[in-house]
Amino acid sequence: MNVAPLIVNGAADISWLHTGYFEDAPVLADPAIARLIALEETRQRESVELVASENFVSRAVLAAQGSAFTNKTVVGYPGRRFHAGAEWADELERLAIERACAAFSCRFANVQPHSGIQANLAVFRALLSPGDGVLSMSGQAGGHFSHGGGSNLSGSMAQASFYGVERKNGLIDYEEVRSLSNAHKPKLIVAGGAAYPRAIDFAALRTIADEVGAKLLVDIAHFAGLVVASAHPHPFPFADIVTTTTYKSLRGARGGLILTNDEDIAVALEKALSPGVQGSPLLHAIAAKAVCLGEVLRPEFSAYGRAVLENARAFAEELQALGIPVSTGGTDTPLVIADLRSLGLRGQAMVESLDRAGITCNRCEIPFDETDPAQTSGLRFGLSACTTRGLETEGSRQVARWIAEILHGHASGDKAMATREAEIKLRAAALMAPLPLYPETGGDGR
Ligand code: DSN
Repeated sequence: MNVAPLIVNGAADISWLHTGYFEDAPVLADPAIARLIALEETRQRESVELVASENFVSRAVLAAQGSAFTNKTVVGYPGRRFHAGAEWADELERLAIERACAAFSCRFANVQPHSGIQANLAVFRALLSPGDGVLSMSGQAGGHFSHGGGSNLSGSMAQASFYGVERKNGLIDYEEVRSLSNAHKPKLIVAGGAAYPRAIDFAALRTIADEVGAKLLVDIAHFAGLVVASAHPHPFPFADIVTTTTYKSLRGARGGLILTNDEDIAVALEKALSPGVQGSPLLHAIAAKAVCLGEVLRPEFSAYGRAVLENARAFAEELQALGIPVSTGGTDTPLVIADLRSLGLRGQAMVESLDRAGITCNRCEIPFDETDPAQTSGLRFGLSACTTRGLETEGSRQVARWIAEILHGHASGDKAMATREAEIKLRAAALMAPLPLYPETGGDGR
């Protein structure tokens, strides 16, 4: 049947929209923001990016995050939404779930967490009642504050106790974990964190958890990419639940994932996350997570994961050869934790100096650190981002040499540090300049 178009309006009255509302990119629409985007693009291009929780996403991930899914609101899960018009959102989220399950070889994935913290809060809410015990790695040993830390909501959702590492080697003290577990009978044991650079003995923690009937959560945020690339031990089948962020070594959108093989836990997690700790999922972020998860299933990603590990190990080895101790003496992850105590330096001051030298990282506490946590005696480096741009082991060693030069300069009271920082900044920019990155947009953001 042919239906003639129904003409009600003449030219649409869109006087409530400013000119260019549907057409203009920020460079035309908002020059103040376009300027900041352009400056940030240049900063990223020229600096040696060693912040462990960063990476460079693909153009496809960027585009998915800026897509029309930004406009769509849904609440609930595919096929069970509160708002209509969700058919493509449903297909998108199902595809993201399918790819997450394939990437991590598990049965259930929740792709809605806005962040790693939301993912962890959902696990706490699903598994714990007020007064239940949780046993996690202490922040000073490298754990994360969303594992029951007092500064985070998770700290008021359970009675937390914390295990640490051995003084002699910086490795998790599994005997301490067992003895704390026997003493406190936690409902949940948490492994993983933000600054522990070594492979965790998941099997040992599974045994300890079973001895007291606890569930085991492994937060793989910092080494998820290496797990997918088979460059790091897999937390399944030992973990009951795995959480991760998607923007570090996984090289994707900002956000989180929750993974499990247990159907009852998967069902409990759905409600615990939404409406428990968040509402409408960020569909544009889920679109970008789906793109990222498609990328990690490509064969190239395994080579990337192995290269991250090789670079991190070369970087750690070079720092140590130049008299900068690293926590645990090396790494099995993208992370390298420098211990500045023997140099008498503070982490925060060195972060600022390295930033002036074009090398970005962050301070971190190290085990048995007695320094003010706002200063710390540690620096945390991650090799995931530089590796994405093609930095190789010799480049990683070169960056370690510049860092050692800066640190020794401060330790020896060199009065010409400003000159050294400026020289290294030029050399760092020259190292990074030939390495690929998407074209600068000059603030268009596209
Ligand atoms: N958890 C923070 C970090 O490790 O840097 C942010 O992802």
